[in-house]
Amino acid sequence: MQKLLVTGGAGFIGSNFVHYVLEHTEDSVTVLDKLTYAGNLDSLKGLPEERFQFVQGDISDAELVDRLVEDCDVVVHYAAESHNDNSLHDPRPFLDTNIIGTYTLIEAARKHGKRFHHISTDEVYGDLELDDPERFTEATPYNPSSPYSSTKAGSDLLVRAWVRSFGLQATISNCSNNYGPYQHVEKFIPRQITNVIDGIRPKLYGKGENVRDWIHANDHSSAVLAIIEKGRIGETYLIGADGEKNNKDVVELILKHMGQSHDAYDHVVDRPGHDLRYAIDSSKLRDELGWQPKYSNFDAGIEATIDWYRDNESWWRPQKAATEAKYKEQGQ
Ligand code: NAD
Ligand code: TDX
Repeated sequence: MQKLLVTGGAGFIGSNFVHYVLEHTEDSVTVLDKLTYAGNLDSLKGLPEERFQFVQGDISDAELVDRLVEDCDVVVHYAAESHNDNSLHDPRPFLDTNIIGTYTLIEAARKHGKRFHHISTDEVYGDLELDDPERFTEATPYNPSSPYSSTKAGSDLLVRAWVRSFGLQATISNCSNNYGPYQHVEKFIPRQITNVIDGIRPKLYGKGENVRDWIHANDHSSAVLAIIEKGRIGETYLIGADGEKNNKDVVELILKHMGQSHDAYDHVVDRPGHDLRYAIDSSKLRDELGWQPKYSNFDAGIEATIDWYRDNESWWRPQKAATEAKYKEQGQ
């Protein structure tokens, strides 16, 4: 039984992790979340009160962070500014949260000698050609493209330096694109599902040939738990479920499951610097820690996700109009 401090636990992947931990372990959880536009307390409804508490605050608030880190056994750090498109229009919050916020947390974990797990992304490795037979491994050199991915890369390097210079008891994981419930409607899959619900045609950036390596958020959670329990200190583990799909195929799948014609979507202006392809080789995680993904049927996973957005309109509706208005300004 451990006390976990989960930063960013009111966001998409953090909230899925909190539900997963409280369901599958005896651990207790404190969430520290600033509740930015991306945080939603409704994602944390119905959790057992005796094992869960919520603290609203900023991971860059050194005094608050010091107190909360002292009081836990393990810090699991999800909090971030996470959306590439936002980072292209206003990079500053990405530096504040992803760099300074991570720095604040690792300083507290170092001071109190606490176990730290840093959540990161495959985007730190840049992108691959469509026909490249290689996939990302833990040895791939860092080559981030966007303000978002460069600040995530910077945060990874801070954690690595704190391990080497100060003996921080940390592990890092870099995961591919997640899908599932509680994902903000600014992101690709929920945006298109909720567009179709609203009678708006899905929007594909550029030609739609860009490839993402999709994993269900619950598989990400089980991998993070395995790393916290069995991972070697100082190591990085790549998390992926062999889910490569191009964006056009994903939109067509959503349209099929929602009873629309396969070509009922629009091409819109491409994202500047748009990474072409991500692909993860997760052999190290599988071989060393015995982890396996459970949600490997993407078709069924998308169907369940569509059902979730249909059944939980009150969760996403308040964000929808403002999100689409912002995209419209950008021609997307
Ligand atoms: P999200 O944007 O849905 O959630 C981020 C959460 O962090 C929100 O609840 C927000 O309120 C909180 N937050 C932001 N700034 C904060 C601050 N300064 N202090 C405290 N809380 C703050 O993001 P997500 O998609 O759930 O991503 C979570 C983590 O996983 C990020 O670190 C991201 O880089 C990483 N990741 C995401 C994906 C993906 O597909 N979404 C893939 C790999 C890795
Ligand atoms: O309307 C859209 N149309 C479209 O074609 C949107 C919102 C996106 N796209 C494309 C861009 C990407 O190729 O879909 C793909 C996925 O886009 P996003 O959901 O914005 O994700 P991505 O940029 O790939 O980054 C995500 O995965 C890695 C997360 O947002 C990051 O936090 C994570 O690190």
